[in-house]
Amino acid sequence: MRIDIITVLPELLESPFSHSILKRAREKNLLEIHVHHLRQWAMNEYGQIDDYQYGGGAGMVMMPEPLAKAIEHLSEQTRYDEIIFMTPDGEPFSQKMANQLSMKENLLIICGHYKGIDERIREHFITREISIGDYVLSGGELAAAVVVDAIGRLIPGVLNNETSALFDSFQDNLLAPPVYTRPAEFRSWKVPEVLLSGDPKKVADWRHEQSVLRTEKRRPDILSDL
Ligand code: 6GU
Repeated sequence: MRIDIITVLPELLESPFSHSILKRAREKNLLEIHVHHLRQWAMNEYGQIDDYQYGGGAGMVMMPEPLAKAIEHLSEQTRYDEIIFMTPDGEPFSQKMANQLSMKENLLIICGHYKGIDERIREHFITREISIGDYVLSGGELAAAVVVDAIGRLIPGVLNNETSALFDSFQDNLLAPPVYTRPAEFRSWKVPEVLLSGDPKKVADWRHEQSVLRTEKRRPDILSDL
């Protein structure tokens, strides 16, 4: 998969993809990430990319021309399956959406700043708008990092048996069960007996039961009729 990201703060997007699973995915060439500075397509020598909003009001709006030029320039080199705008009024991001997007070949992600981007860009270029939750971030970069991380680890071949996504929380509308490691007793707190039993069927049943209990208690809203 190839992901291009357009931003005015490329520094914010360096570290998140350079560690752990995403780092490995890039090294294995399963994931290619290219971050582009919107200033390359600025209006003038001052690097202008935003302006006051029509109708008045506080906050600058990202101008249509730099964004249109950036999107058109990148689209000449890559045929994007989706052109995504990160925005708090977008569709709520979910594991289901991450699963869907992980099967695409090429994604272009636009990070907004200030008061947002000129509506005409949203109307004429953007194919999908995503929010990562009901709160407002200063810009789309951290949200884009969240989305790329969630998608990247689902690309076939990125996770191995050990890190498999099959048992992740939300993957089957259930939260993940509790996990334990050595020692079997720590400060007199014991690991549940069943996990030491060596009986895979019993362990699997216990984990499923714990998942259901945990979901009922913490997130009854996601509990499906599995
Ligand atoms: Cl995608 N962008 C911004 N700026 N704030 C957000 C968000 C996105 N998702 C939740 N809050």
